[in-house]
Amino acid sequence: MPAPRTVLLTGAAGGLGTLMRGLLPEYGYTLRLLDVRPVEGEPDAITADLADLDALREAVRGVDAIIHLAGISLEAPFEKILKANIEGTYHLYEAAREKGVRRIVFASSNHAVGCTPRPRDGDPLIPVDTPRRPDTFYGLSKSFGEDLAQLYWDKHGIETVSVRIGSCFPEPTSVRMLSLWLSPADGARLFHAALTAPDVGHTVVYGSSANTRLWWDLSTARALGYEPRDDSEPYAAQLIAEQGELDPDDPAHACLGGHFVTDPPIWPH
Ligand code: NAI
Ligand code: 15L
Repeated sequence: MPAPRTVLLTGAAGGLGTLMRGLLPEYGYTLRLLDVRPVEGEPDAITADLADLDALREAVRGVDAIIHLAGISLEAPFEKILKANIEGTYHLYEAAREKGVRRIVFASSNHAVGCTPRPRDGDPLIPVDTPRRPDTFYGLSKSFGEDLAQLYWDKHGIETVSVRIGSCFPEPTSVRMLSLWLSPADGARLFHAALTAPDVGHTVVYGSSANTRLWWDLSTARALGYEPRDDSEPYAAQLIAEQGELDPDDPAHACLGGHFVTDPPIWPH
């Protein structure tokens, strides 16, 4: 596959979309932006809902690849998750199939496997082929997205890299995030690798920096050419002093998904 130049970025108004539209042009991409909300400072961005298949057909026309970030990014009632994340992602894949887009990078989440016990004291890192154990309807929708990606590869030859993102924010803000953190710069490195690696079929990777306290195995991401450069460890001493170490007997700290397992944050809209 020739290196993609024009990339549709869905969810461009969101936190990760804002970080990536700042960083990805440095890799030579021309981004076409889409969100259900206006994208600040980007008058050419497409304002469209993932429910609108016609708008998506138009949005994907002529792009080389898609980075799919749009959707509900926290827990919500099932009906809302169904519409935005499950039907919405299906609509995007259908539009891609109809218009001949060959590569999608799907923002999956650690919450697709959130009920997996986190490794402790010398346990092996969690592999990508660990059974999916969603911790929320939100995580369930990411598990669906990974299966949808597999279906569209097997049936229609559309390649996807499903990135089970840990926590991509400018800095880690909790002790759990010391294990999950994906620095924005490493996020851009990972998306670039996912867009350009040859012959990915459907590949699932975890999306984190090279954190000292990492819980999962980055080898499938590294096989794409991803070389993380950041580590959350410089933030560890202060966060642990403020919040304490993760309590192994607290159910909110026992699994990869952390507090999403016990008390998930709710989508605000
Ligand atoms: P966010 O909530 O800040 O951004 C999501 C964007 O999607 C918003 O701008 C929203 O307007 C848009 N959106 C929601 N429903 C839509 C619809 N029906 N049609 C079109 N646009 C719609 O979330 P964030 O943090 O930027 O995450 C981006 C993606 O990455 C999400 O899919 C999220 O699940 C995933 N992810 C993010 C992680 C992170 O650490 N930021 C961790 C794991 C996964
Ligand atoms: C996610 O999937 C969310 O979209 C993001 O906002 C963070 O909460 C992240 O997981 C996390 O687990 O920290």
